[in-house]
Amino acid sequence: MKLGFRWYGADDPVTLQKIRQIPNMHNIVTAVYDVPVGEVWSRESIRALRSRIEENGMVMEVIESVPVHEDIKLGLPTRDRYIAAYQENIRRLAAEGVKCICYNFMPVFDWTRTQLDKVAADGSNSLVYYAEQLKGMDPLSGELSLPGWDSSYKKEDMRRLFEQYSHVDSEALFDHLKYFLEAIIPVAAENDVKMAIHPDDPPWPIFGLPRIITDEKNIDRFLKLVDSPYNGLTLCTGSLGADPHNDVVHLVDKYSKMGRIHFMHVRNIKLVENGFEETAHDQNCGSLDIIGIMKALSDNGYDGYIRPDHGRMIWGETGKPGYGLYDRALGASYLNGVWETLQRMK
Ligand code: DNO
Repeated sequence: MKLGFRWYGADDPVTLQKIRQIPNMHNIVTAVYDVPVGEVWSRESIRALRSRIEENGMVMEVIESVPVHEDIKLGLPTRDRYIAAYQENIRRLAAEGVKCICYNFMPVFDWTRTQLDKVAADGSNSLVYYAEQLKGMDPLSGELSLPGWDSSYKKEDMRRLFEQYSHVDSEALFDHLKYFLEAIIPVAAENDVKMAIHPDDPPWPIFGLPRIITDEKNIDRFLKLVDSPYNGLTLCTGSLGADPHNDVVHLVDKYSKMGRIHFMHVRNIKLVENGFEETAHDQNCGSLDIIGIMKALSDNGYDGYIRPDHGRMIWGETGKPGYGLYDRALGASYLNGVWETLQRMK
């Protein structure tokens, strides 16, 4: 496995100097953040990111994310212009050494939580999702926001988007995804860049918007839309694991055996009656079988990318919810320990 850490660029309070001190940390997972969704990233910005990372002794082989413009997900006639821009981004990133691109195909909202700072018994706090809290959230208010969400939408944009999506069900969304993949996977293959779709988080429709990368049946269908090793997955354990019907160890085993996992997001969650709570990465802190997941990767000789995922806020740290330094660093060390032990026992 190739261990990485997400970094939000020059404004991230979690600096590269700090990240590089995490044992075995080698790969920075990042993106160009100051370009509107759907536009081409400048070669200079990509090169500047790369240089900064390499000056700090690490590499930039994974981009998370190159976001997909809503017109592509909606299947609008304007999508071809955004797809051409996406293809160009793949070429430009490949020219700077990028090997894997993470993206998602969730309408309007990326990952969704209902509270960002739920305090646990030990005084740490973390992100949670409770169904009853979701009922109280109004997506049309234009006021909901999470790190990673496109924050450029105004209230009027939201109304328009929801109106447009009222004509798009999950079948249509699958069709639009196929159209997109047919256009970008050949470019990814030519440039030797592995495309890695992120599952929907949580893996069920929210606010009446369809979500399709949710379970084994739909992931099988997704992989067949364009049956190429360049069309693969970011397998996010916490996203898929939020639905207790998903057997995450089985999914990791199956798709890593097929060579279709290019990037792993590993984190633990505790399933509760109406949703889930994010916990420390360790096996005994949540409901997921993290050791089983790492063992499935190890048994299948996984040599793709991996990163610890959301961390809690501990030791008084404040910052981007889910993306502080301390707990993610503990997560990285935990994953290292489990992995090294599994290698020794082989
Ligand atoms: C959440 C992240 C997601 C992910 C996107 C990929 O913490 O895993 O925001 O980056 O869904 O496009």
